[in-house]
Amino acid sequence: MKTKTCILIGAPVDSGKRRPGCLMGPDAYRTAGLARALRALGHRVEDIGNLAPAEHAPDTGETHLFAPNETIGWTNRLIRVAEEQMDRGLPIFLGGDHSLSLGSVAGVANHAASKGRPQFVLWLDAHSDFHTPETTDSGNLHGTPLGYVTGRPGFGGFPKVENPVPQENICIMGLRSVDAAERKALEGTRIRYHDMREIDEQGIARPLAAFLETVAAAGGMLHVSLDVDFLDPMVAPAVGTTVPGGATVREGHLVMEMICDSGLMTSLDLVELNPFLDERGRTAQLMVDLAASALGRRVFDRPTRSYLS
Ligand code: 4U7
Ligand code: MN
Ligand code: MN
Ligand code: MN
Repeated sequence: MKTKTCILIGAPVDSGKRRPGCLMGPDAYRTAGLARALRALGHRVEDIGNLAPAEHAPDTGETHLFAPNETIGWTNRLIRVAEEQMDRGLPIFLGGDHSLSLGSVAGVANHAASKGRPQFVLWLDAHSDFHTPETTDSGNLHGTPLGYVTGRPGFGGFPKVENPVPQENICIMGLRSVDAAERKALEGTRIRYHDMREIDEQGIARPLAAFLETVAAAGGMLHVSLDVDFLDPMVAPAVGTTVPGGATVREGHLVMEMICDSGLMTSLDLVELNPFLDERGRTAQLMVDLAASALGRRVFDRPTRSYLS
């Protein structure tokens, strides 16, 4: 694949839910050898270290939301950093919980708009993360990033979403835990979503190929957001929100290899890794291996994808 400048951005966001530990994620990816793996593929890799949230009001705990102000601080910081780093290469946001994607996605969408190109998002997750602060029962904001970046109302206090991602530019894969309020909201949208049943029946390659074709036809930029819980907890135990019945190692790699072949990915989130819950680093290692697949690691140079169309 084309040589890229990969920019590793540590985003130790831990404010998106109650159970702590995702703040250790960026260093776990470093320890598992992410930079080394990408350099071995011929890419330039720059690690800009760990970010901190922008200045924010203290969280006083008087709403149903967990740590909204800290998450607002992170969102402000990440929007700016995403806009800046998109000009320099392919940012890889090392989470941190999924609330970091309020900022990463809003920021890359601003960049795409400044280039006059449409932004697309591939969301690999057991959950739809389509809540708003008004619909979430748990109060955990890591369940809200797709609600935010599509411009749903109810995000008072958060930065205004300058360039909402159009619903039809979003594809969610891996679903097996969708709250009633999310389902109701999702069903009225043009978002593409594929649950595990559909993936079991049809395979994961078909709907992914269809989405990638749409992105290519539109000349779009593609942000990929990989939540650890997309994967089955048997192979990826280091996550607070395990849901059985997830993607296999093989499905994970296939998705990443197809993304690579498409040449479309312009930014990537690796989120929800909680190293405190890991077993001898195996989840961190798997996430690193998946990122490497998305950036060119493969067994043979000739992709076998003719069966798709
Ligand atoms: B993640 C949940 F209730 N929907 O809102 C919620 F099931 O980023 C889970 O995908 C959210 O891990 C999971 O708390 C957020 C719950
Ligand atoms: Mn704080
Ligand atoms: Mn998620
Ligand atoms: Mn999830």
